[in-house]
Amino acid sequence: MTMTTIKGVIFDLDGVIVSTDEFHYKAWKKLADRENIPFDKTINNRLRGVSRAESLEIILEKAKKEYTDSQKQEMLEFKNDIYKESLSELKRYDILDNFNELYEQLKENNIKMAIGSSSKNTKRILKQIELSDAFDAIADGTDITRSKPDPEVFLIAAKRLGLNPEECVVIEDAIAGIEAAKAGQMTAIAINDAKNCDKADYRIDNLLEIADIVIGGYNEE
Ligand code: B16
Ligand code: MG
Repeated sequence: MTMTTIKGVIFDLDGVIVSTDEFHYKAWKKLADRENIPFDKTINNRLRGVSRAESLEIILEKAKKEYTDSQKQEMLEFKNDIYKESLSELKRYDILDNFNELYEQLKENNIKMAIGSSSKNTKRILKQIELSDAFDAIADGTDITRSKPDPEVFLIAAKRLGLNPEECVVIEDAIAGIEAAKAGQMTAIAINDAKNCDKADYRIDNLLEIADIVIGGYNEE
């Protein structure tokens, strides 16, 4: 039995700190309806943590025709324009329940904090919710070549925190995100849809539970 000291928390963004996952769903739904492609919340769950381009490929699995690269490009822009429009409505009070309290508790205990998001809109979102300067490091869709379940985004976040992966926990709402955290040798905490992933080390319903896991320390087999 070894004791692991956690020194950093890496937060996924969409679906963990803010419900932009709903905006993604609505924007993809508009595109799918325009193209007469079946799309529902079950398919949407497969898009969590996955890059924009890979998300489109998943949606097109149900399409009845082939699309050219330039048509796909147009679809990506169509979706992102709708998504960005909804982001302009985001406000500080859209931060999800208990994040602010958790943030204060982690700060008081000198736990470093980072964002590890696949989104290329990360900085825009953080600005809207007034958290641009809140994190010690940010790694996002503009930094990576491989999207979750590849650990790249979390490894970059850990490096920018100056920590080893083993010293970090990741909090994720995406199955792909939990797989990425484990592939990167980190502790993985699952919330919402990610609780369905059998690789998660912890499953929580409330963000404040992260404080117990991290500050209390924990034993690992
Ligand atoms: P964008 P996360 C991910 O963010 C979303 O979960 C995923 O649905 C989205 O396709 C991806 O970001 C890319 O987002 O189109 O804004 O670049 O969950 O990793 O914070
Ligand atoms: Mg997410």
